[in-house]
Amino acid sequence: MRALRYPLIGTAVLLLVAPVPVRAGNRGIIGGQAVKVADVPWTVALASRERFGPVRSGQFCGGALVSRTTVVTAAHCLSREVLGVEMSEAKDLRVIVGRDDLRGGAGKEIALKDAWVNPAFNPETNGGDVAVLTLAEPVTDKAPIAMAKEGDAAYKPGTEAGVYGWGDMFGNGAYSPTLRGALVYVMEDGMCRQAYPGGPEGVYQPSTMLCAGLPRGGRDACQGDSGGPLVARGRLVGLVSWGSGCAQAGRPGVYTRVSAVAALVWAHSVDPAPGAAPPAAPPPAQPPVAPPVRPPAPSVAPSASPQVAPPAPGAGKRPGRRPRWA
Ligand code: 4AZ
Repeated sequence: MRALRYPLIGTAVLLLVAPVPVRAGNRGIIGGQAVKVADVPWTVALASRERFGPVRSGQFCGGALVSRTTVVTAAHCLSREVLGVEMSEAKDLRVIVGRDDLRGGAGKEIALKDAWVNPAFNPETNGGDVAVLTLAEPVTDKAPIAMAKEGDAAYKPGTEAGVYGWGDMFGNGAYSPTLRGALVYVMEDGMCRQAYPGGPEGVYQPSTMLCAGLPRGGRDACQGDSGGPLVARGRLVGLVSWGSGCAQAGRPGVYTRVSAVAALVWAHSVDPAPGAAPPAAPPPAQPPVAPPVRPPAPSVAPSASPQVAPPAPGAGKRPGRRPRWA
């Protein structure tokens, strides 16, 4: 994307500079420590060996599993600028689940059945940076992560959040072969606006973005982490989207605000949103027709036909699900 000035490959997330006050016991993650994918199983890699080569499994972005068959990522990950070709020409796009080390073959590589890139994504402002990938087969052995909703306390400034990916570790193109994570803090919109009032990198829009980092910098996502998860209070609050460089003081990472796009995500997912009305039950199979056993003719005609089956519970009460790509 025009606004992103670094080649997109690799991983991110590391604290480079001064140690900031950290909670004892958290050091395993803070500052870009290795993270086990088993501990953050909804963290996935987007990969194309054809586009990015076989090293590191062809990883070029991150994503988050939000249901058995639905992955959310950044729209810009699927742009011509990143892929080098139109998405439709990138035939071997895969989602990799359960693989810590991209040099190995652990976990699973899953092909895509569908991909929806937000048509409202604006590469000038970076607004609307979200895409929905539908997996060709469901992930049954990894728990998806819940998307934060509007008003979620996890968006409160100062909230601790973890960001995960295989991107650039130092802002110099050194992409990590193994999954890493850093602890950052949700920042106040005022600070984010001040950092990005409108420039070549993008424009901070609080309704659809959030920013996170440390005031003095040192921990952040970077190239190659795009689309990956920012998680607070156990919920997916953001998707790595953009920023000015990586981990610089006064230049926090900017994330797609998940609560603002969750409805859009579910509208383009084959799985229902948790808590949504289940799809209407199919009509009950007709019972085999048995030869009628004629009761003795009543002396008075019954008032209603006993042959009419009761409606299935809930039938006719709920509208059907929207077609996926409507
Ligand atoms: C990128 O180019 C990118 N420091 C991702 C995250 C950030 C900057 C750039 C935030 O994918």
